[in-house]
Formats: sequence, C-alpha cells, structure tokens
Amino acid sequence: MKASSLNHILNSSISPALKKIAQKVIDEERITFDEGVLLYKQGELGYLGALANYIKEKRYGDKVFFNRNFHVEPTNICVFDCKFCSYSRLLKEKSEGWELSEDEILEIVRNYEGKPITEVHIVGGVHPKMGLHYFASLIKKVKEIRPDIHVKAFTAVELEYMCRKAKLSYKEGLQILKDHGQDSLPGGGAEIFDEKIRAEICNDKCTSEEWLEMHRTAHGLGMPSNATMLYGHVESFENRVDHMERLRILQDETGGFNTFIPLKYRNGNNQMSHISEVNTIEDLRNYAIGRIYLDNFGHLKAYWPMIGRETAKMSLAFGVDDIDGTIDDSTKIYSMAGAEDQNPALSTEELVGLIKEVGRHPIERDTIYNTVTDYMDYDFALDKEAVS
Ligand code: V47
Ligand code: SF4
Repeated sequence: MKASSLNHILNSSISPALKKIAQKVIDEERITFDEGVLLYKQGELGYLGALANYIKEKRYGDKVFFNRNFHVEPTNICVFDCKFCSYSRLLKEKSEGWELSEDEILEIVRNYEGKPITEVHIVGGVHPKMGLHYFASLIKKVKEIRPDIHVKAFTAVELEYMCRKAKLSYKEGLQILKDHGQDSLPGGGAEIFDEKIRAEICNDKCTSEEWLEMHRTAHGLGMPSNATMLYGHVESFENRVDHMERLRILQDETGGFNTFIPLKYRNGNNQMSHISEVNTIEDLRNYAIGRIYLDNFGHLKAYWPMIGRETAKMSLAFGVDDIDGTIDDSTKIYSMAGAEDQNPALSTEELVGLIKEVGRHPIERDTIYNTVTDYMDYDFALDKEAVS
C-alpha cells in the first residue's frame, strides 16, 4: 500500500487556516471547535477527502472492515414521537405496528443456527409493555441458543425508558442486562445533542445528557458502544460540531466507543417529509469531517442500506473504514424512511466484491474489531465446494 501524503495540500493555494488544519492532521494534533465549523463551511470535497483518507490509511492502510450480523426488531410500537421517524407506530395504531412474541424472536435466532454470524443487533420501538426484565430474560434465551454470539442491544433511548419504568438506576439496569448476556450498546438515539434542535425533532425522548450518561455508565461496566449522529435536517454545521465535541469529550473520559456512525436523514413517510435530503457531496464531506474531528474514535462506519451501495463505495475514500449492513440485514427503519435500498441484503461475497472494486482490502471483524477472516485472497468457489 502506498501511503498517501498531504504535500499537495500544503503546497496549494488554499487559505492559511485550512493549511493549518492539514498540518495538525499530519502532526496528529486535535482540531478545535471553530476549526471543525470552518471545515464544514470552507472545506472542499477534495481537501476533506485527502485529510480523512490520510488519517484512515495511516491507521488501517487499505483495510475495510465489515461484520456479519442480523437484526431483531421486537416491535415498532413506540411511546415516543420523533418527527423524523417513519417506522414507529403508537399503540393505538396497532394495525400498522408489529409486536413479535418471545417465541417468534427466538425462532429468528434459531434460523441462523449453523451460520457463521458473530453478532445480533436487537433494537426497536419503545414499547410500554416490554420492560427491562422481559428483555433480560430474552437475551438469556438468545445466548442459550447461540452462546458464541455477541448481543448488541437497545439504544440509550430504550434503556432510559426501561430503567425508569423498572425504577432502577442506569447502573443497576445495565448490570442486570449484562448479567443476562448483553455485551454492548448500539449507537442509536443520539440524533443531534443540541437541546433546541432536540426539542424540535424529538422532544419527548431521553435528553442528550441522559444519552451520554447511559453510555458513560455502560462503558464503566465494561460494555462498549457506538455513537450515531442524525444529520441533514434542521441542524446547523455548528450543531454537528457540538454533537461531535460532546462525543469526543466522553470518549476522552471512558474510551468506550468503538465506532462513529453518521446517519443521513431520509425524508420518506414522516412528519419532516417537507425537508429536502442533503446531496451525496454533503454525505462524503460529513464522513470526512467526522474522521478528522473525532480523533479518539477508532472507527467510522457507513451504513450502506441508508446511503446506497454507490455512496458507500465512495465513502471509503473519505475516511470510512467500516461498512455495516451485511448479509441478511432485515432492519426496516430505513426502508420505511425511503432509503436507497429497499431490500438491504448483501451476501458476504457481494460485499467483499464491493470493497475490492474500489481497491480496498476486505476484513471480516467481530463486534470489537478482532479479525475473523481476511478476504483479500479468499476463493468463494472453494468455500462453496467446502460447504456443499
Ligand atoms: O436513532 C430514524 C435513525 C437510528 C430516520 O450502532 C433515521 O451499529 C435517517 O442507530 N432517516 C437507529 N435516520 C439506527 C441506528 C444504527 C444503525 C446501524 C448500526 C448501528 C450501530 C446503529 O435511526 C435512530 C435515528 O437516528 N433514524 N429515522 C430517518 N428518517
Ligand atoms: Fe420511537 Fe426510536 Fe422512532 Fe423515536 S426514532 S419514535 S424513539 S422508534
């Protein structure tokens, strides 16, 4: 792998402020809040891509990670009313909602028996009747079927509600879930931390402070987590940098975040449908700035069912080192919001092909980024013969 260099940026005619940021990237020096905003306002696509790719390649070379997981969505009934959500239904709208029984959920898990999957991602609406003890017992049963599987479950929004209803502190609630087999937390529910924007788009669910406190507590108990940012709606560039700043501060404190996942706002079938979606250039700029700003996050993930395969491929030149949404990804949250791919299933062979197409080196990882299989010289034909 030929290491990229930033000499062409330093020798170009861009502004001294942008050159200073490039020099900081080379020196592995952290950029400030104002510099983050400047990147959003003045950083051109080529410049941002060069900086983000430089950081990514310095850490991981050509490697791109992916994970073989499946999703379980127990329900889309939700007590909250986020304006951007196309997926949730209130209890009174039960005809359009679903509630899987415990048996149905366990059947989904059993269907994956014998398949080399390392993670199950369990997340859904916040159902008033599915409480912490119900989910703890469910996770225990999932682990009885698949003791080897990593259980990444429940956003901070779901957890805050569960703990509140069960009259437990976050620490007590998370400890119970951990004792029953929950290994980590996904990054959902973060949206945008700015309180005014939060009041506008998701007024009734957990606050930013509560989201951060839940993740802080999980990290303290040895449960790692991810962090998302929902961008491209009513927020400003300052709001995005503020969001990442709060994550960067918590990561300095705990080191418990694995991955940052920017989520592009999709405008299908929700109460904010009048808001236009941002374009692909903005998606790529946003990935790049995420990589540059969050210097203490190991990984930057593109969730391809949301942005489509073509943008996912391009994102690999803009600091992204991880593509999510492999194999039988059955999540409905994006297809219901009008996402690019209405049938988000990609076989391992297709995903490996997609990564290789843009000259990168595909590595299957587990949830905490241990290498499971190096797919660079993997022969799928031999694999099929071995299986048959
Ligand atoms: O928090 C809801 C988002 C999130 C829309 O941790 C929308 O590995 C765009 O967090 N347009 C849940 N986004 C999904 C999530 C996630 C996904 C993949 C991997 C991981 C991980 C986490 O979905 C919500 C919200 O921010 N969302 N509606 C919409 N209309
Ligand atoms: Fe409920 Fe989550 Fe949808 Fe908000 S985003 S309404 S918390 S399912």
